Amino acid sequence: AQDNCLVSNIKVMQNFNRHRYAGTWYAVAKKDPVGLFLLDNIKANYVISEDGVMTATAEGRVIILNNWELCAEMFGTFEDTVDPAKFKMKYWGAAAVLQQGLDNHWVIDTDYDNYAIHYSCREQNWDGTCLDSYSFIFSRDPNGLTPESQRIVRKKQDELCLVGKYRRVAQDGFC
Ligand code: ODT
Repeated sequence: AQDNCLVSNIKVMQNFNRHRYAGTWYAVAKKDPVGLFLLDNIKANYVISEDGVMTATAEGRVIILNNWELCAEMFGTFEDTVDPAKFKMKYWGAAAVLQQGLDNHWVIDTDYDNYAIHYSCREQNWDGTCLDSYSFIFSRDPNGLTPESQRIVRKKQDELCLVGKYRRVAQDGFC
């Protein structure tokens, strides 16, 4: 793992190109935050407007109000920061009962054509490590990642100090 797991030491994608990142990504694995929301059948679609502004929609199975299962339709707008791979994501749901908030949205690594690793720390500990994070492993192919992509992902999960914290995300057509 990375020496000290400080959020400030986390390396993100160099020279991130949002135009190449645009389009549909399927979640194949996820590290859940406190207050888990999206369960499975999660996909995200990023759109870059003519003036370069990034927005996204996401869909996934959720359970709300204890036992009401549905496919959440979510919307997000992204605010740029000094680092091209680090964004602030404002998000909300098509229905008021869904989650909303403002999260960090970091692209840790991607080859644009096969895999992407997303990371968000919501709250840090006093020592600068992350108290509450979530992370998506995305694939262009809903059926999963190639062995080569899996190797890269595994290495990056180690750098994020999140090895063993991910679960598989099903893509079985529920949403
Ligand atoms: O599922 C959880 O437990 C936490 C995640 C909640 C945020 C979902 C909001 C998505 C808003 C639309 C944006 C799409 C981009 C998605 C990329 C990664 C997931 C945040």
